[in-house]
Amino acid sequence: MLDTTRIRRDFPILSRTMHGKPLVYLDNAATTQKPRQVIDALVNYYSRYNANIHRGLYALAEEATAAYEAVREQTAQFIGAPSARGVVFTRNATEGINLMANAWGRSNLRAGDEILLTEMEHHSNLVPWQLIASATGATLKFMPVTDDGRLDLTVLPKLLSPRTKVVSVTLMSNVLGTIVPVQEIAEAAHRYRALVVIDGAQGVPHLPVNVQQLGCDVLVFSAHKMLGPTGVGVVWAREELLESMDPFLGGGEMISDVQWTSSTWNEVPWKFEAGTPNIAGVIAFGEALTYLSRLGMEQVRAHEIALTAYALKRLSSLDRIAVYGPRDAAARGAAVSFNLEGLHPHDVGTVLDMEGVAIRAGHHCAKPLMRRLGVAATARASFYLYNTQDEVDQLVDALGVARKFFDRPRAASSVREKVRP
Ligand code: C6P
Repeated sequence: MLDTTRIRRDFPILSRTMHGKPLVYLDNAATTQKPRQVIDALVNYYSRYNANIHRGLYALAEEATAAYEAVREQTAQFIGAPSARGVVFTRNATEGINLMANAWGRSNLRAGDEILLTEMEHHSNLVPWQLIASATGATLKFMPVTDDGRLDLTVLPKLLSPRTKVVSVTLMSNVLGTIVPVQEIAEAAHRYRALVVIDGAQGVPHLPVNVQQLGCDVLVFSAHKMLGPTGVGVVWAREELLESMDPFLGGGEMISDVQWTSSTWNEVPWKFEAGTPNIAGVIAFGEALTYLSRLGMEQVRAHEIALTAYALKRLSSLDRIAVYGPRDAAARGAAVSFNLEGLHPHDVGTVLDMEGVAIRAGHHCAKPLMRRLGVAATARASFYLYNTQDEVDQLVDALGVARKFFDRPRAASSVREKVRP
Protein backbone atom coordinates (compact mmCIF):
# COMPACT_ATOMS: atom_id res chain seq x y z
CA MET A 1 0.00 0.00 0.00
CA LEU A 2 1.25 3.48 -0.81
CA ASP A 3 1.83 5.82 2.12
CA THR A 4 0.08 8.85 0.62
CA THR A 5 0.70 11.04 3.70
CA ARG A 6 4.43 10.59 3.22
CA ILE A 7 4.27 10.84 -0.56
CA ARG A 8 2.32 14.11 -0.44
CA ARG A 9 5.12 15.75 1.57
CA ASP A 10 7.31 15.40 -1.53
CA PHE A 11 4.95 17.53 -3.65
CA PRO A 12 5.18 21.20 -2.62
CA ILE A 13 2.20 22.25 -4.75
CA LEU A 14 -0.16 19.91 -2.89
CA SER A 15 -0.05 22.15 0.18
CA ARG A 16 -1.44 25.11 -1.79
CA THR A 17 -4.91 26.47 -1.32
CA MET A 18 -7.22 27.58 -4.14
CA HIS A 19 -9.95 30.12 -3.45
CA GLY A 20 -9.26 29.62 0.25
CA LYS A 21 -9.74 25.80 0.10
CA PRO A 22 -7.08 23.07 0.08
CA LEU A 23 -6.13 22.23 -3.50
CA VAL A 24 -7.55 18.88 -4.65
CA TYR A 25 -5.66 18.19 -7.85
CA LEU A 26 -7.57 15.71 -10.02
CA ASP A 27 -6.30 16.55 -13.49
CA ASN A 28 -3.44 14.08 -13.61
CA ALA A 29 -4.31 12.78 -17.08
CA ALA A 30 -3.49 16.28 -18.37
CA THR A 31 -0.25 16.55 -16.40
CA THR A 32 0.92 15.33 -13.01
CA GLN A 33 2.48 17.35 -10.23
CA LYS A 34 6.24 17.13 -9.62
CA PRO A 35 8.00 15.91 -6.49
CA ARG A 36 10.80 18.06 -5.04
CA GLN A 37 13.33 15.44 -6.22
CA VAL A 38 12.42 16.34 -9.84
CA ILE A 39 12.33 20.09 -9.15
CA ASP A 40 15.70 19.88 -7.35
CA ALA A 41 17.24 18.01 -10.30
CA LEU A 42 16.30 20.90 -12.63
CA VAL A 43 17.79 23.48 -10.25
CA ASN A 44 20.87 21.33 -9.65
CA TYR A 45 21.58 20.94 -13.37
CA TYR A 46 21.32 24.66 -14.07
CA SER A 47 23.26 25.67 -10.97
CA ARG A 48 26.01 23.01 -11.11
CA TYR A 49 26.65 21.47 -14.53
CA ASN A 50 24.76 23.30 -17.26
CA ALA A 51 26.55 22.64 -20.59
CA ASN A 52 25.54 21.40 -24.01
CA ILE A 53 25.85 17.65 -24.46
CA HIS A 54 27.73 15.45 -26.97
CA ARG A 55 29.77 18.47 -28.13
CA GLY A 56 32.07 19.87 -25.45
CA LEU A 57 35.41 18.26 -24.64
CA TYR A 58 35.56 19.81 -21.18
CA ALA A 59 34.58 18.10 -17.93
CA LEU A 60 31.38 20.09 -17.38
CA ALA A 61 29.99 19.02 -20.77
CA GLU A 62 31.03 15.43 -20.12
CA GLU A 63 29.20 15.50 -16.80
CA ALA A 64 26.02 16.77 -18.49
CA THR A 65 26.34 14.21 -21.31
CA ALA A 66 26.82 11.35 -18.86
CA ALA A 67 23.78 12.41 -16.80
CA TYR A 68 21.60 12.73 -19.93
CA GLU A 69 22.70 9.38 -21.38
CA ALA A 70 22.23 7.67 -18.01
CA VAL A 71 18.52 8.55 -18.20
CA ARG A 72 18.32 6.84 -21.59
CA GLU A 73 19.52 3.64 -19.88
CA GLN A 74 17.09 4.18 -17.01
CA THR A 75 14.19 4.73 -19.41
CA ALA A 76 15.01 1.50 -21.25
CA GLN A 77 15.03 -0.40 -17.95
CA PHE A 78 11.76 1.20 -16.83
CA ILE A 79 9.91 -0.15 -19.89
CA GLY A 80 11.80 -3.44 -20.10
CA ALA A 81 13.52 -2.53 -23.38
CA PRO A 82 16.42 -4.73 -24.42
CA SER A 83 18.71 -1.77 -25.10
CA ALA A 84 18.93 1.98 -24.56
CA ARG A 85 19.72 2.42 -28.26
CA GLY A 86 16.00 2.07 -28.97
CA VAL A 87 15.16 5.07 -26.76
CA VAL A 88 14.75 8.43 -28.53
CA PHE A 89 13.99 11.60 -26.56
CA THR A 90 11.46 13.95 -28.13
CA ARG A 91 9.47 16.93 -26.80
CA ASN A 92 6.37 14.89 -25.93
CA ALA A 93 4.27 11.89 -26.98
CA THR A 94 2.70 13.94 -29.76
CA GLU A 95 6.07 14.59 -31.37
CA GLY A 96 6.87 10.89 -30.98
CA ILE A 97 3.84 9.83 -33.00
CA ASN A 98 4.59 12.49 -35.61
CA LEU A 99 8.12 11.11 -35.78
CA MET A 100 6.81 7.61 -36.51
CA ALA A 101 4.11 8.73 -38.95
CA ASN A 102 6.66 10.76 -40.92
CA ALA A 103 9.96 8.93 -40.65
CA TRP A 104 8.39 5.48 -41.03
CA GLY A 105 5.23 6.38 -42.94
CA ARG A 106 6.87 8.39 -45.72
CA SER A 107 8.85 5.43 -47.00
CA ASN A 108 6.53 2.58 -46.03
CA LEU A 109 3.01 3.74 -46.93
CA ARG A 110 1.48 4.06 -50.38
CA ALA A 111 -1.97 4.23 -52.02
CA GLY A 112 -4.10 1.23 -51.06
CA ASP A 113 -2.34 0.68 -47.72
CA GLU A 114 -4.35 0.86 -44.49
CA ILE A 115 -3.63 2.43 -41.13
CA LEU A 116 -5.68 0.85 -38.32
CA LEU A 117 -6.52 2.96 -35.26
CA THR A 118 -9.32 2.82 -32.67
CA GLU A 119 -12.31 5.07 -32.04
CA MET A 120 -10.87 6.05 -28.66
CA GLU A 121 -7.68 7.71 -29.87
CA HIS A 122 -6.49 11.10 -28.67
CA HIS A 123 -5.99 13.58 -31.53
CA SER A 124 -2.23 12.98 -31.13
CA ASN A 125 -2.67 9.40 -32.34
CA LEU A 126 -5.06 10.38 -35.09
CA VAL A 127 -4.07 13.64 -36.79
CA PRO A 128 -0.45 12.62 -37.58
CA TRP A 129 -1.81 9.50 -39.31
CA GLN A 130 -4.41 11.58 -41.18
CA LEU A 131 -1.60 13.81 -42.44
CA ILE A 132 0.58 10.95 -43.63
CA ALA A 133 -2.45 9.18 -45.13
CA SER A 134 -3.27 12.21 -47.25
CA ALA A 135 0.37 12.55 -48.29
CA THR A 136 0.74 8.88 -49.31
CA GLY A 137 -2.77 7.83 -50.40
CA ALA A 138 -3.12 5.35 -47.52
CA THR A 139 -6.52 5.11 -45.78
CA LEU A 140 -7.59 5.05 -42.14
CA LYS A 141 -9.70 2.37 -40.44
CA PHE A 142 -10.99 2.23 -36.88
CA MET A 143 -11.65 -0.46 -34.28
CA PRO A 144 -15.04 0.43 -32.79
CA VAL A 145 -15.81 1.24 -29.16
CA THR A 146 -18.65 -0.65 -27.43
CA ASP A 147 -21.40 1.15 -25.53
CA ASP A 148 -19.71 0.29 -22.24
CA GLY A 149 -16.48 1.93 -23.41
CA ARG A 150 -14.38 -1.10 -24.38
CA LEU A 151 -12.82 -1.93 -27.72
CA ASP A 152 -14.90 -4.27 -29.84
CA LEU A 153 -12.22 -6.82 -30.70
CA THR A 154 -14.68 -9.16 -32.42
CA VAL A 155 -14.30 -7.13 -35.61
CA LEU A 156 -10.50 -7.14 -35.50
CA PRO A 157 -10.14 -10.16 -37.84
CA LYS A 158 -12.29 -8.33 -40.41
CA LEU A 159 -10.35 -5.09 -40.10
CA LEU A 160 -6.91 -6.67 -40.51
CA SER A 161 -5.69 -7.71 -43.95
CA PRO A 162 -2.47 -7.75 -45.98
CA ARG A 163 -3.27 -4.09 -46.73
CA THR A 164 -2.85 -3.19 -43.03
CA LYS A 165 0.61 -1.65 -42.73
CA VAL A 166 0.42 -0.07 -39.29
CA VAL A 167 -1.79 -0.52 -36.23
CA SER A 168 -1.51 2.37 -33.77
CA VAL A 169 -3.52 2.13 -30.54
CA THR A 170 -3.65 3.74 -27.13
CA LEU A 171 -2.70 1.65 -24.12
CA MET A 172 -5.24 3.53 -21.99
CA SER A 173 -8.00 5.92 -23.03
CA ASN A 174 -7.64 9.43 -21.59
CA VAL A 175 -11.44 9.78 -21.61
CA LEU A 176 -12.86 6.36 -20.72
CA GLY A 177 -9.93 5.05 -18.72
CA THR A 178 -10.22 1.79 -20.69
CA ILE A 179 -7.09 -0.36 -20.73
CA VAL A 180 -6.69 -1.71 -24.25
CA PRO A 181 -5.52 -5.33 -24.72
CA VAL A 182 -2.57 -4.24 -26.85
CA GLN A 183 -0.79 -7.58 -26.54
CA GLU A 184 -3.67 -9.37 -28.27
CA ILE A 185 -3.90 -6.66 -30.93
CA ALA A 186 -0.13 -6.78 -31.53
CA GLU A 187 -0.22 -10.55 -32.02
CA ALA A 188 -3.05 -10.29 -34.54
CA ALA A 189 -1.42 -7.36 -36.37
CA HIS A 190 1.93 -9.10 -36.61
CA ARG A 191 0.29 -12.02 -38.43
CA TYR A 192 -0.10 -9.51 -41.27
CA ARG A 193 3.40 -8.09 -40.69
CA ALA A 194 1.88 -4.72 -39.71
CA LEU A 195 3.88 -2.32 -37.57
CA VAL A 196 2.45 -1.98 -34.04
CA VAL A 197 2.68 1.44 -32.41
CA ILE A 198 1.42 1.99 -28.85
CA ASP A 199 0.43 5.41 -27.56
CA GLY A 200 1.50 4.98 -23.95
CA ALA A 201 0.87 8.61 -22.90
CA GLN A 202 -1.75 7.44 -20.37
CA GLY A 203 -0.66 3.83 -19.89
CA VAL A 204 3.04 4.14 -19.03
CA PRO A 205 2.52 6.52 -16.06
CA HIS A 206 -0.01 4.20 -14.41
CA LEU A 207 0.72 0.58 -15.34
CA PRO A 208 3.75 -1.67 -15.10
CA VAL A 209 4.87 -1.77 -18.74
CA ASN A 210 7.28 -4.13 -20.46
CA VAL A 211 7.64 -3.58 -24.20
CA GLN A 212 8.83 -7.14 -24.76
CA GLN A 213 5.72 -8.53 -23.08
CA LEU A 214 3.45 -6.11 -24.93
CA GLY A 215 5.01 -7.31 -28.17
CA CYS A 216 4.85 -3.85 -29.76
CA ASP A 217 7.34 -2.37 -32.23
CA VAL A 218 7.04 1.17 -30.90
CA LEU A 219 5.97 2.73 -27.59
CA VAL A 220 5.51 6.46 -27.21
CA PHE A 221 4.93 8.46 -24.00
CA SER A 222 5.42 11.82 -22.23
CA ALA A 223 7.48 12.56 -19.10
CA HIS A 224 5.14 15.25 -17.77
CA LYS A 225 2.30 12.76 -17.18
CA MET A 226 4.54 10.67 -14.90
CA LEU A 227 6.03 13.17 -12.42
CA GLY A 228 8.61 14.48 -14.91
CA PRO A 229 8.97 17.93 -16.43
CA THR A 230 7.17 19.17 -19.52
CA GLY A 231 9.08 19.18 -22.81
CA VAL A 232 10.33 15.57 -22.70
CA GLY A 233 8.82 12.66 -24.59
CA VAL A 234 10.03 9.17 -25.37
CA VAL A 235 9.85 7.00 -28.46
CA TRP A 236 11.04 3.49 -27.85
CA ALA A 237 11.33 1.44 -31.03
CA ARG A 238 13.02 -1.82 -31.97
CA GLU A 239 16.59 -0.90 -32.81
CA GLU A 240 16.52 -2.41 -36.32
CA LEU A 241 13.33 -0.48 -37.04
CA LEU A 242 15.01 2.80 -36.07
CA GLU A 243 18.03 1.81 -38.20
CA SER A 244 15.77 1.28 -41.21
CA MET A 245 14.05 4.67 -40.92
CA ASP A 246 15.15 7.99 -42.38
CA PRO A 247 15.46 10.89 -39.93
CA PHE A 248 12.43 12.97 -38.98
CA LEU A 249 14.11 16.33 -38.26
CA GLY A 250 17.42 17.50 -39.71
CA GLY A 251 20.09 19.60 -38.03
CA GLY A 252 22.96 19.39 -35.58
CA GLU A 253 23.90 16.13 -33.82
CA MET A 254 21.82 13.83 -36.04
CA ILE A 255 24.47 13.64 -38.78
CA SER A 256 27.60 11.62 -39.37
CA ASP A 257 28.89 13.81 -42.21
CA VAL A 258 27.53 16.80 -44.13
CA GLN A 259 28.46 17.85 -47.66
CA TRP A 260 26.98 20.83 -49.54
CA THR A 261 24.24 18.80 -51.15
CA SER A 262 23.88 15.65 -49.05
CA SER A 263 24.48 14.18 -45.60
CA THR A 264 24.86 10.86 -43.84
CA TRP A 265 23.27 10.07 -40.52
CA ASN A 266 24.45 9.54 -36.97
CA GLU A 267 23.85 6.15 -35.32
CA VAL A 268 20.53 5.47 -33.61
CA PRO A 269 19.08 6.84 -31.43
CA TRP A 270 20.95 10.15 -32.02
CA LYS A 271 19.87 10.14 -35.69
CA PHE A 272 16.45 11.16 -34.35
CA GLU A 273 17.59 13.83 -31.88
CA ALA A 274 18.29 16.90 -34.02
CA GLY A 275 19.40 20.06 -32.22
CA THR A 276 19.95 20.69 -28.53
CA PRO A 277 17.52 18.56 -26.55
CA ASN A 278 15.80 19.39 -23.26
CA ILE A 279 18.88 18.39 -21.26
CA ALA A 280 17.64 19.57 -17.87
CA GLY A 281 14.23 18.02 -18.52
CA VAL A 282 15.64 14.61 -19.44
CA ILE A 283 17.93 14.59 -16.38
CA ALA A 284 15.01 15.54 -14.11
CA PHE A 285 12.88 12.87 -15.80
CA GLY A 286 15.46 10.40 -14.49
CA GLU A 287 14.47 11.47 -10.95
CA ALA A 288 10.80 10.88 -11.82
CA LEU A 289 11.67 7.35 -12.98
CA THR A 290 13.66 6.76 -9.80
CA TYR A 291 10.70 7.97 -7.73
CA LEU A 292 8.24 5.69 -9.54
CA SER A 293 10.59 2.71 -9.41
CA ARG A 294 11.15 3.21 -5.69
CA LEU A 295 7.39 3.11 -5.07
CA GLY A 296 6.98 0.25 -7.55
CA MET A 297 4.58 0.41 -10.50
CA GLU A 298 2.64 -2.59 -9.13
CA GLN A 299 1.97 -0.57 -5.96
CA VAL A 300 1.01 2.51 -7.98
CA ARG A 301 -1.43 0.41 -9.99
CA ALA A 302 -2.93 -1.21 -6.87
CA HIS A 303 -3.42 2.22 -5.28
CA GLU A 304 -5.17 3.50 -8.40
CA ILE A 305 -7.45 0.47 -8.70
CA ALA A 306 -8.63 0.99 -5.11
CA LEU A 307 -9.10 4.73 -5.59
CA THR A 308 -10.89 4.33 -8.93
CA ALA A 309 -13.21 1.65 -7.50
CA TYR A 310 -14.07 4.02 -4.67
CA ALA A 311 -14.60 6.97 -7.05
CA LEU A 312 -16.81 4.87 -9.36
CA LYS A 313 -18.90 3.73 -6.40
CA ARG A 314 -19.32 7.25 -4.99
CA LEU A 315 -20.00 8.89 -8.37
CA SER A 316 -22.48 6.22 -9.48
CA SER A 317 -24.49 6.74 -6.30
CA LEU A 318 -25.24 10.36 -7.28
CA ASP A 319 -28.55 11.33 -8.86
CA ARG A 320 -28.72 12.23 -12.53
CA ILE A 321 -25.13 11.38 -13.41
CA ALA A 322 -23.71 9.53 -16.42
CA VAL A 323 -20.33 7.88 -15.79
CA TYR A 324 -18.44 6.73 -18.89
CA GLY A 325 -16.14 3.78 -19.42
CA PRO A 326 -15.84 0.30 -17.87
CA ARG A 327 -17.30 -0.16 -14.37
CA ASP A 328 -14.67 -2.66 -13.32
CA ALA A 329 -11.76 -0.69 -11.83
CA ALA A 330 -9.36 -3.54 -12.64
CA ALA A 331 -10.12 -3.13 -16.37
CA ARG A 332 -9.45 0.55 -16.43
CA GLY A 333 -7.16 3.33 -15.34
CA ALA A 334 -7.82 6.24 -13.04
CA ALA A 335 -9.32 8.74 -15.50
CA VAL A 336 -13.07 8.92 -14.85
CA SER A 337 -15.31 10.93 -17.18
CA PHE A 338 -18.84 11.87 -16.23
CA ASN A 339 -21.67 14.31 -16.88
CA LEU A 340 -24.24 15.68 -14.48
CA GLU A 341 -27.54 15.69 -16.33
CA GLY A 342 -28.63 19.20 -17.30
CA LEU A 343 -25.30 20.81 -16.38
CA HIS A 344 -22.61 21.79 -18.85
CA PRO A 345 -19.27 20.21 -17.84
CA HIS A 346 -17.57 23.62 -18.10
CA ASP A 347 -19.98 24.98 -15.48
CA VAL A 348 -19.33 21.94 -13.29
CA GLY A 349 -15.58 22.53 -13.66
CA THR A 350 -15.97 26.19 -12.68
CA VAL A 351 -17.95 25.46 -9.51
CA LEU A 352 -15.51 22.68 -8.58
CA ASP A 353 -12.62 25.11 -9.02
CA MET A 354 -14.31 27.46 -6.56
CA GLU A 355 -14.34 24.50 -4.14
CA GLY A 356 -10.60 23.96 -4.67
CA VAL A 357 -11.10 20.88 -6.89
CA ALA A 358 -9.20 20.92 -10.21
CA ILE A 359 -10.66 18.66 -12.90
CA ARG A 360 -10.70 18.89 -16.68
CA ALA A 361 -13.86 19.60 -18.65
CA GLY A 362 -14.12 19.54 -22.43
CA HIS A 363 -13.53 17.17 -25.33
CA HIS A 364 -10.15 15.99 -23.97
CA CYS A 365 -8.61 16.16 -27.46
CA ALA A 366 -10.77 13.22 -28.49
CA LYS A 367 -13.52 14.84 -30.55
CA PRO A 368 -14.44 11.77 -32.66
CA LEU A 369 -14.83 9.74 -29.44
CA MET A 370 -17.07 12.45 -27.97
CA ARG A 371 -19.31 12.11 -31.04
CA ARG A 372 -19.32 8.32 -30.62
CA LEU A 373 -20.46 8.82 -27.00
CA GLY A 374 -23.11 11.29 -28.19
CA VAL A 375 -21.80 14.18 -26.08
CA ALA A 376 -19.98 17.43 -26.83
CA ALA A 377 -17.88 17.29 -23.69
CA THR A 378 -17.44 15.55 -20.33
CA ALA A 379 -16.08 16.42 -16.92
CA ARG A 380 -13.09 14.25 -16.03
CA ALA A 381 -11.42 13.51 -12.71
CA SER A 382 -8.11 11.69 -13.01
CA PHE A 383 -6.11 10.36 -10.08
CA TYR A 384 -2.49 9.58 -9.36
CA LEU A 385 -0.33 8.10 -6.68
CA TYR A 386 -0.71 11.05 -4.25
CA ASN A 387 -4.52 11.22 -4.38
CA THR A 388 -6.62 9.93 -1.49
CA GLN A 389 -10.13 8.70 -0.72
CA ASP A 390 -10.67 11.97 1.19
CA GLU A 391 -10.09 13.82 -2.07
CA VAL A 392 -12.66 11.63 -3.84
CA ASP A 393 -15.09 12.61 -1.06
CA GLN A 394 -14.22 16.28 -1.62
CA LEU A 395 -14.90 15.85 -5.34
CA VAL A 396 -18.30 14.30 -4.60
CA ASP A 397 -19.14 17.05 -2.07
CA ALA A 398 -18.17 19.71 -4.62
CA LEU A 399 -20.42 18.04 -7.21
CA GLY A 400 -23.21 18.31 -4.67
CA VAL A 401 -22.48 22.04 -4.38
CA ALA A 402 -22.60 22.36 -8.20
CA ARG A 403 -25.89 20.49 -8.39
CA LYS A 404 -27.46 22.61 -5.66
CA PHE A 405 -26.14 25.79 -7.22
CA PHE A 406 -27.53 25.12 -10.67
CA ASP A 407 -30.83 23.81 -9.34
CA ARG A 408 -31.46 27.43 -8.21
CA PRO A 409 -32.38 29.03 -11.56
CA ARG A 410 -31.37 32.63 -10.84
CA ALA A 411 -28.01 31.76 -9.30
CA ALA A 412 -27.35 29.38 -12.16
CA SER A 413 -27.92 31.99 -14.82
CA SER A 414 -25.64 34.48 -13.06
CA VAL A 415 -22.77 31.95 -12.92
CA ARG A 416 -23.41 30.97 -16.52
CA GLU A 417 -23.09 34.62 -17.49
CA LYS A 418 -19.85 34.84 -15.53
CA VAL A 419 -18.24 31.69 -16.89
CA ARG A 420 -19.66 31.60 -20.39
CA PRO A 421 -20.50 35.12 -21.55
N1 C6P B 1 -3.75 14.00 -23.04
C1 C6P B 1 -5.34 14.96 -21.49
O1 C6P B 1 -5.73 15.83 -20.72
P1 C6P B 1 1.33 15.20 -25.04
O2 C6P B 1 0.48 16.41 -25.06
O3 C6P B 1 2.10 15.03 -26.32
O4 C6P B 1 2.19 15.09 -23.82
O5 C6P B 1 0.34 13.94 -24.92
C2 C6P B 1 -0.59 13.73 -25.94
C3 C6P B 1 -1.49 12.57 -25.60
C4 C6P B 1 -1.41 11.44 -26.38
N2 C6P B 1 -2.16 10.36 -26.12
C5 C6P B 1 -3.02 10.33 -25.10
C6 C6P B 1 -3.80 9.08 -24.84
C7 C6P B 1 -3.15 11.44 -24.26
O6 C6P B 1 -4.00 11.41 -23.25
C8 C6P B 1 -2.38 12.60 -24.53
C9 C6P B 1 -2.52 13.85 -23.71
C10 C6P B 1 -3.97 15.09 -22.12
O7 C6P B 1 -6.01 13.96 -21.73
C11 C6P B 1 -3.78 16.43 -22.73
S1 C6P B 1 -4.83 16.74 -24.10
